[in-house]
Amino acid sequence: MKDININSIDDVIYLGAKGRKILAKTPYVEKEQEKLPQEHQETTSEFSKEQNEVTEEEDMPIISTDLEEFEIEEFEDESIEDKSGGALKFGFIGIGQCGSRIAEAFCHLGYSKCFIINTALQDMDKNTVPNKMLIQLEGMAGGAGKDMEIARRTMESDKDGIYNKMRNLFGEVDHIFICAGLGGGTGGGGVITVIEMAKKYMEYINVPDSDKKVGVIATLPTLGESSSPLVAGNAYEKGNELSTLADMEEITPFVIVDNEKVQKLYRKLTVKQFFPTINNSVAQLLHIFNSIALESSEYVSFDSTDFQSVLQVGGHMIMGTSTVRNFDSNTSISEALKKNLSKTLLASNFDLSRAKAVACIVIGGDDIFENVEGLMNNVEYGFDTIAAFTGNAKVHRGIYSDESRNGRINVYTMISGLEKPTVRYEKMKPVNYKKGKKGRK
Ligand SMILES: Nc1nc2c(ncn2[C@@H]2O[C@H](COP(=O)(O)OP(=O)(O)OP(=O)(O)O)[C@@H](O)[C@H]2O)c(=O)[nH]1
Ligand SMILES: [Mg+2]
Repeated sequence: MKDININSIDDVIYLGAKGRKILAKTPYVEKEQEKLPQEHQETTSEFSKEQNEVTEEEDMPIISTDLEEFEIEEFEDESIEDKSGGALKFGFIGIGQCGSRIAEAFCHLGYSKCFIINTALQDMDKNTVPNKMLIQLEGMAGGAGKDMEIARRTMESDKDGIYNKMRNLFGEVDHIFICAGLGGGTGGGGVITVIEMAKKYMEYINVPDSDKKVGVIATLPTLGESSSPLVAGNAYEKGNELSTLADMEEITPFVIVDNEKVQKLYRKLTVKQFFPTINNSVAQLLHIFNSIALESSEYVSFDSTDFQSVLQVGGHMIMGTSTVRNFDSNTSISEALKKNLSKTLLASNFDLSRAKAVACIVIGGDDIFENVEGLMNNVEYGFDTIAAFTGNAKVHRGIYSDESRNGRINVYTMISGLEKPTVRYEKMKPVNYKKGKKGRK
């Protein structure tokens, strides 16, 4: 669209109280006056005064405006199309190397409304997310070097750029997730600025309650990495800050991916497999819920409103999945659902009895739902068990059959509204920790 400078419009039209056009000011006449000889100026001045003192009662000739010359261009939505096939449209922003890789895992599942931000060009090279933003302060080359304050200043220096990137790429979205690795500089240092911009964007697209539409996925370092007080201090500080925001329902949900827990639970993962397995699993878990929310079931449907209410309840969220083996035993499904929570890649030390919302989905082969006697009771018993140990939080249920899963049942759980896992953070806290202390080594 052409830029229109209001000062260059000579005739300013105001609408009268009854919607009548009133010519209130014509600077053009005054300008022309100056070009006339003195005697003419006076007569014309009188004339133009009269012209300008038109009241609402008089009949006005219909005038035209310069604005009519301008053609209003059709708004072209150049945002990227979501290809995830899910019920909700998510936007993903990955910050720093870890955040960018998690965002990439979502992008591979079709979540194309996605971009990554880094302070180091070399860390973006291998990432396949098509839309990338390099933000650097003058003289900065190789990233923030684990300095969260430098990273924060760098993000702040181009927050308009971050906002505009969302405007250009996201279009309509239901929820934005910001991904970051805590422990380093860029992800942890930049995450708060990006949250602020994401909320602004949600307001801009008229999504009500922007606090409820921006969530964070962040990782905690392994014990080995945390032996560096700099890494542990960064993760402790930013983790606590994000958890407080989550408890205050200023971000939702906050998903904490615990690298330490994964290392303990899955000891056989090779170095090469470690990060991709974690990143893909988190993306796949969220994706399962989003895809199911679009499917109707001949048994019990889990819909997008159920999904949204779990995502928007505030606090922290954990997700898990497991396979049920002996599904004819009446406790098998409840055991599997419980196992989901102990086996999750996400942080432990949550008080589940304080949960606010739960989603539980059972997906089994057609053959099982058709032939196994008493299965419905076992499934119900599983749902009731989850409800009991989550302090009777609202459990949104789903039971789906899937012909490709003949012979097996999988259960998926998502528990939300959990409070800050203080014990986990305290385990990581470096000796002599001081908030914001510079130059931790
Ligand atoms: N789960 C997971 N964790 C990762 C991955 N890559 C790095 N991390 C973790 O994230 C933390 C932060 O690392 P980076 O993302 O490389 O740091 P950064 O945000 O780029 O910060 P600087 O390089 O210091 O500016 C590390 O300490 C790791 O614990 C990943 O792909 N997946
Ligand atoms: Mg980096």
